[in-house]
Amino acid sequence: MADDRRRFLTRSAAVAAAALLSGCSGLSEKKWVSDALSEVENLTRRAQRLFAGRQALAPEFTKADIAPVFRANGTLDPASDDYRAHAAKDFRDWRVEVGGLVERPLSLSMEALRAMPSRTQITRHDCVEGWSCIGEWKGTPLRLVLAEARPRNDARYVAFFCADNMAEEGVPAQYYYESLDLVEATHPQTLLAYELNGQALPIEHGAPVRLRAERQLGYKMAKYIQRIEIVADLGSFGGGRGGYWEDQGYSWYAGI
Ligand SMILES: Nc1nc2c(c(=O)[nH]1)N[C@H]1C(S)=C(S)[C@@H](COP(=O)(O)O)O[C@H]1N2
Ligand SMILES: [Mo]
Repeated sequence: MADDRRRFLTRSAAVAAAALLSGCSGLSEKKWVSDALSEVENLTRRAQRLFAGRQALAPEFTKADIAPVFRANGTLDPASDDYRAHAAKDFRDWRVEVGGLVERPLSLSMEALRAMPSRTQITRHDCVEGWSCIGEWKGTPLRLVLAEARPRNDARYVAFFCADNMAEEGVPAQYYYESLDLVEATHPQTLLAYELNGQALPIEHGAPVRLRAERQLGYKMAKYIQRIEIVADLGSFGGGRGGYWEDQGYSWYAGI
């Protein structure tokens, strides 16, 4: 590796950190910037897996630590007629489709999700915009859903497709989406969460069901999940970088 390139990579760790703090807006238009960032990203991922262990738990807190008001961010109320109609019926007919590289595709009602074993955890949410909030989440461990769907041998990632359109009016719809690798997806604290602080998940926090991946930054935690797809690579859907914000230049691996 050329010297200036190495220097750039050292510096780009700081650039990446600064960019991450600057909030949910575009960060790298230039290909060489995102290539360098993804080298840093790979180092971060390897370092975290090495030191933290693949199944290490994110810290959990006590009821006394719960924030009086959990801040909401990004989409707060999806505007589509379809979502509105589901909300009007308290999401009784909402379904989470699970498909892609699985032996057994699923179509899960909220009732079915709630009937599965659940996990409750009090964790801290860290948004790249520079705020954190502690809240209590209850939901179905994603690995139980995956176990029912039986991923095939070529499965590598789990992608989450959401009900909120991020595009301005008059341009083609661009729905929020995210993805995790199988290590993160099968982590014991990775949940399809349907409750926050003992209440049904409010609309602003992703009703009726959203992802919690407690070792990752906030933007990974897709709200308003309608479809889960098991895939072999990230290039074949959305903008090709594995997530809505990743397509704008954020790092795909958002470990904290
Ligand atoms: N579908 C969807 N999921 C989303 C977002 C969004 O805009 N749409 N924003 C992300 C970001 S940047 C953060 S910090 C968290 C915010 O979750 P909260 O509103 O429950 O605090 O949701 C993430 N998941
Ligand atoms: Mo965020």
